[in-house]
Amino acid sequence: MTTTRTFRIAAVPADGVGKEVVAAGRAVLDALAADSQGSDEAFAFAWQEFPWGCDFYERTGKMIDDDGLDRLKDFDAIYFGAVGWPTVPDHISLWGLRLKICQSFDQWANVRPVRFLPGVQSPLRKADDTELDWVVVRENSEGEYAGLGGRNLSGRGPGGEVAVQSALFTEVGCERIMRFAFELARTRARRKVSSVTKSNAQQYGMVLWDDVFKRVAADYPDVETESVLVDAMSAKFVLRPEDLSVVVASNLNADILSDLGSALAGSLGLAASANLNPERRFPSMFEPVHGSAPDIAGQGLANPIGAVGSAALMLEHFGLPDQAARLHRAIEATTAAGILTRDIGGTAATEDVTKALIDALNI
Ligand code: GGG
Repeated sequence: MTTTRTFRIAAVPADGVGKEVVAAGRAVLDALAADSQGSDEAFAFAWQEFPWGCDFYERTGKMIDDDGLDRLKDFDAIYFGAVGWPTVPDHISLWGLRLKICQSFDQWANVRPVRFLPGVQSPLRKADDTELDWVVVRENSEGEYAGLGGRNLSGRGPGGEVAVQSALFTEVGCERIMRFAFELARTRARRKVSSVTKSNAQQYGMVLWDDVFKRVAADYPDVETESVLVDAMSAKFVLRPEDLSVVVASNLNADILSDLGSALAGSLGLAASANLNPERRFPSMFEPVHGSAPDIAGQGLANPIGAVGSAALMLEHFGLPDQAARLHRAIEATTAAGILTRDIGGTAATEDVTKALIDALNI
C-alpha cells in the first residue's frame, strides 16, 4: 500500500501578474501531484490562499493581517507571486509583505539560479549556449536591506532634509551565507564561489565580508574562489559568464546581479527563486524573481516559467528532486517547442504556456 505525502502550502499571489503566475504554478503542481498517485512517491498539496497585498492594503490599511505571520508559520512552504502596485508606495508594499515574511521567518538565503533555455533568444553573444548556468546566492536578512536609518535627521524639513540608510553586516550573517554558497558549489560540476562586494569604497561592512570570505574559503580547499567588485562582476556576467558557478553577494548587490543574470538569459519572467530558512524552523518561500508588472497585469500575458521554476525549487526543498527535474524538463520542452510568451519573443498567453507545461510533464 502506498501512502501519499501531503504538503501544506500557503499561496500568497499578492499583486498584479503575481495572481496569474501563482494560479499557473498551482495548476502545474496539481497536475504533477495527480500524476504521482499510485506511485511509490505519491504526494499531494493542501493549498490555502491568502488575499494579502496592495488590494488588501487599500481596503484595510495593512499589507497583511495582524495575525498573518502566525497563520503562515505552520505551513510547509509559502508560494508567493509578486508585490507592488502603483497606488501604494513601493517601500510600503515591499516592507509590509515580502520583506516582512523573509525577515520574520529568517529566510536568510535567497537562491536565484540563472538558467538558459532552448528556443529562448539571449542578448549574450553565446545566444544558443544552453550550457550556461550559474546561481546567485543572495544574503537575504541584513546588508543594505536591514532597514536601518531614518529621514529628516537634520530637522530642517523640505529642502534641507537629510536621510541616512545604513547597511548591516554581521560576522554570523556573512559566515552562514558563505558556507551555504560553498556547500552549494560542492554539488555543482564547477566547484567555484565568486564573492562580490564594493569593499574598496564601502570600507567597513564589506571589508568584514571579504575577511570572513577568506576565513570560510580556507575550510573548502576543494572549491575555487575569487573576490570581485560588483562593477567588475556586472561586466563579467555579460562578457565571461562561462567562468561563473556560484556567486555570493550582499542583499542589494545580489538583487541587482540576479536581475541582470535573468535578463541575460532572456527575460526576468524566466527567473525562479527560493527564500530559504535553511534550519527549517520556519517555512521557506518560493517566488518568481519578477515583480507585479502592472503594465501587463490582468491581460493573461505574464510568463509563468519563473513561477513554475520556483515550484521546482520548492519540490527540491521537499526532497523530491526527480519531480523537480520533471518540471525543468517540461519547461525546456515548452520553450524548445517555441511556445513563448511575449517577453521572450512569442505570442503565447499565460494559459497556453501553462497548458503546454502540463502536457510536457511526461516527457
Ligand atoms: N516576486 C518578487 C517581487 O515581488 N519583487 C518585488 C520587489 O520589488 N522586490 C525587491 C527585492 O527583491 O528585494
